[in-house]
This record gives sequence, structure tokens and C-alpha cells, in this order.
Amino acid sequence: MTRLSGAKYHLPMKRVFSGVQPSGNLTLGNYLGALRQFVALQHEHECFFCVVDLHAITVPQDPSLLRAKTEEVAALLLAAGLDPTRMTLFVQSHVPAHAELCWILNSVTTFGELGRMTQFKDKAKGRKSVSAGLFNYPILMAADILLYRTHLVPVGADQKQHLELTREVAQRFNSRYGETFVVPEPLIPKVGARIMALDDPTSKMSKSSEVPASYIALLDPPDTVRAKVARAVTDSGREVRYAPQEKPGVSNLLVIYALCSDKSIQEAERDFEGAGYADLKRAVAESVIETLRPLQARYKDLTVSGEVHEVLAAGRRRAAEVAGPVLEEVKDKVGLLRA
Ligand code: AQP
Repeated sequence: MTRLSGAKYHLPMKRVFSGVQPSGNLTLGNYLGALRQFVALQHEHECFFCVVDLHAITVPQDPSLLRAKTEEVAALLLAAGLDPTRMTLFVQSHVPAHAELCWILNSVTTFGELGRMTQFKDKAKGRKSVSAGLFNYPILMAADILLYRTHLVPVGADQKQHLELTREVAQRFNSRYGETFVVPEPLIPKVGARIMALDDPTSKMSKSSEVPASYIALLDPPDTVRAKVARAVTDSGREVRYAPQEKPGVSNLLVIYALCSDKSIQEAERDFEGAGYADLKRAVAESVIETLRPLQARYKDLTVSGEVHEVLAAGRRRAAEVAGPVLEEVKDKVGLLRA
């Protein structure tokens, strides 16, 4: 039986990269789909984690809120268990090589490829004006990953298509200019890769949602978690069973419960034999509260200690050290005159 938490990857030491946008309140979806994997991976691989503020500005952001959220996301990553002695944490805009490589990769990527990205279509939908940055977002993501000669990219299922494009761009660059980039592999969790919105279990739980009841924020206090879970949409019938097509709301809650209480889906289902939706919701809320409790306590300590700034400054230095020579090699290969 597969355990759902404490993911164990028995692989030789590899380079890992992943990013999180400071585009809202980090959610339980971000935590279960990505952050938990980050924490597990830092023990076995050389990891780079990045708060991707340049990605966040592809949609309108309030400048002072963006600055505050960038710091908050960094603090939450540390509070979730990232250890500065085991991995590198930095802010994307602090390492200009990301934007520079993005520009170069713009010329290796086609308009047609970008137009097929479903995240672009989803995010552009209903907007009066769509920035060129939102369209080019996957190229910046490719630059982030390829700069570190990354082998593995832990992400939620929503990023799979972007990863495929990154692989394509790396292969194209390598065949055009000679072996330069490592072609990365996505690392998508088997369960929890797509936590759904509480108010609509057919769409992804998202931190930039305008409906706070649709997501559980990592800093939500216990009573808020209880209230949000109590209002979560469930399905017709009364049986608590994992059936994502037939019972998307209940299945989403079961996944959350299983992941937060370190159980398999089968064990989670067994816990609710003969029980109703109200019992499920009560148990989900308590398991989420217990999962978030230590993270919230560490977050509070971090915000008073000022440690986050030191971690980000050291992270910037280390990231620039690795990214710099790769960017220089790329510039040489495409024929840019050295300064
Ligand atoms: N609902 C989710 N379930 C599982 N994983 C998720 N991720 C996001 N939502 C879920 C994963 O979290 C990581 C960081 O996400 P991101 O900041 O790059 O932005 P995103 O993928 O676009 O996530 P959001 O929360 O929906 O942000 P907004 O609303 O700003 O677009 C990624 O690995 C992602 O897969």
C-alpha cells in the first residue's frame, strides 16, 4: 500500500529546481502538491527553490503587496521545513541571469507552442488586456530550470505542460548549438498533484482566486479552516467514497484527509465506513489544522527573527554562482560578443 506522505525518492544525487509565485496566499494545494515534495527532496538532492516574482508580475499586482508576499512566501517555505543548510532559497529577480536567459530562449521557442499552453488560455480568459509576459511565462520558467542544469522539477500536475515545453526548448537548443542544457524530468506526486477548490471541486485550488472560501491558506487560523471545510461543496448521495468522477467534492476532501493524516486513500475510506459527510468534514478540518499548526508556529518565529533576509541574501549569492557560468556559455554559443 502506498503511503501518501514523506515522499521517498531513492535516486542518485541530482539537481532539483522549483519555483513558487508570490501571487497570493499560499494554499494547502501548493503545500500538498509541491512544498512537501521540496522538503523531502532537500535530504537527498542538491535543491534550488525560488520565489518567482518575475512570473507573478505577468498579471497585475499591487507593488507593495507583491513585496510583502515575496517575503511571506520565502518565510512560509522555510516554515514548511526547508532548511537553509540543505538547500538554496532565493528570489528570482535577485538573479538577473533568469531574465537574460529568458530573452535568449524567446528565440528558440515558437509562437504556436506558447499559444497551445492551457494555463495561458485559462489565465487570459475573461481579461480585457493580456500581457505579453503572460504569453511568454513558460519561457521564463524554462530559463529558471535550465540555468541550473536541473534534473528534476517537483511540481503539481498543472505545470506538466510547461515542463514538456521546457524539455522541448532544451533539446532544440542542444541540437542547434551543441550540448548545453540538461533535459529535466517532472516529479509529480501520485496523489495530491491537483487539490481542487473547496467551492468547485472541478477546478484547481488556486492562491490567486478572488474567493477566499475556495482555498485553505497556510496561515488560516483553526476556526477559519473549520468554517471553510464546513462550507465545502460535496456531492449527492451519503456514502464517503473515493470516486473522483462521480464524487469530486468528497474525493477531494478524502485526498486532503489522507495526505494530512499520513494515510493511504484506502485507509482514509475505511475511517469513514458508515459515517456521513459531516463526519468527514470534521475530520478533514482537524487533520488540516494539525498539519498547519507547526508550520504556523515556525512562521511566527521566522517573522520576528529576521532570518529570512539572511537566507535570501545567501541564496542569491549561491544561485548566481551556479547560473552565471551557464549563462556565459549560452551567450558564447549563440554568438554574443563578450563584454
Ligand atoms: N491545487 C493545487 N494542487 C496541487 N499542486 C498545486 N500547485 C498549485 N496549485 C496546486 C503547485 O504549487 C506550486 C507553486 O505554484 P505556483 O506558485 O507556480 O503557481 P500555480 O501553479 O499557478 O499555482 P496557484 O496556486 O494556482 O497560483 P496562481 O493562482 O497565482 O496561478 C507548483 O508546483 C504548482 O504545480
